[in-house]
Amino acid sequence: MSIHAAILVLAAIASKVLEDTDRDGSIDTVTVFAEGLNIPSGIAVGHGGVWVASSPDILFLQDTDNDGKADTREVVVTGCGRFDTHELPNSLTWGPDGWLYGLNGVFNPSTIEQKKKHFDFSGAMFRIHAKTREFQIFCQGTSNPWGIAFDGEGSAFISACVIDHLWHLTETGSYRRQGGAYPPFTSILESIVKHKHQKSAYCGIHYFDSDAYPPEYCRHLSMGNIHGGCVNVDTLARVGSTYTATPGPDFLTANDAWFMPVAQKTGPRCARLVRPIPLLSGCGPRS
Ligand SMILES: [Ca+2]
Ligand SMILES: [Ca+2]
Repeated sequence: MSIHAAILVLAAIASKVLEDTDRDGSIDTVTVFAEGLNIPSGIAVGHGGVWVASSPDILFLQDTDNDGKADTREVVVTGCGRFDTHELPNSLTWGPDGWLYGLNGVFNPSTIEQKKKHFDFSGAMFRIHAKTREFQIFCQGTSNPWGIAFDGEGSAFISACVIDHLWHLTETGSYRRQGGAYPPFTSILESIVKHKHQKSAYCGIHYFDSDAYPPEYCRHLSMGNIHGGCVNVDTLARVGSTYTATPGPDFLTANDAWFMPVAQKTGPRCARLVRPIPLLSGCGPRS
């Protein structure tokens, strides 16, 4: 089984492979790829294995005997915080430069030691080089960011909660924070929106540039609105070296308060995949 031909999902303590072996469009096989994880909160496939955020670790798992189950487990970096379970390291996403990017929330302080370098951070975008394993802080700030999308120009966008929901992040930037201290001598960078959608908790962002959908659905950013039960849409426009974004019609709205979209991907045949899950923690509909 090739993990590239299946869908990897994260459950509470495990990562699972969902397969459509007879290609009828429905999942018919579920294999537990790895167990014993700690609230796995990010996942990416690449370089012959699966990268998983399982705080305090970022792991690299491989299935060397092709039985569909991981049999090697490397701790790539360790020291990610476990103070706030809904601000854990998340959204592992490959960047256009080949680095693996991820996010961490402002109320989840982390300390990583690597190659005689010391990283103390909370709200931040970090990245890891897939071959050298080098860890870097790409930029800092925002709130509880979940979801990274790169547009056709390679610019990075993230969705965040409570404060403004959409941010264009650049290397070394220091962005407005929901909480916590700024580095000294910092010029604070702001979000790229002046509007809000319904409610304030966002999770998962996607830049869909396929022509499989009509033009009005393409080359926009769509964000899961987990309290609004919908997927919001914003449209980008260039402003100098950054962007501004304006709201568009929602991509979808559910009739169930437990519909909480946390991740979006472009799937086979350019289908848009939206993963809703019921959240029972601080971001659930009863919070
Ligand atoms: Ca099937
Ligand atoms: Ca195996």
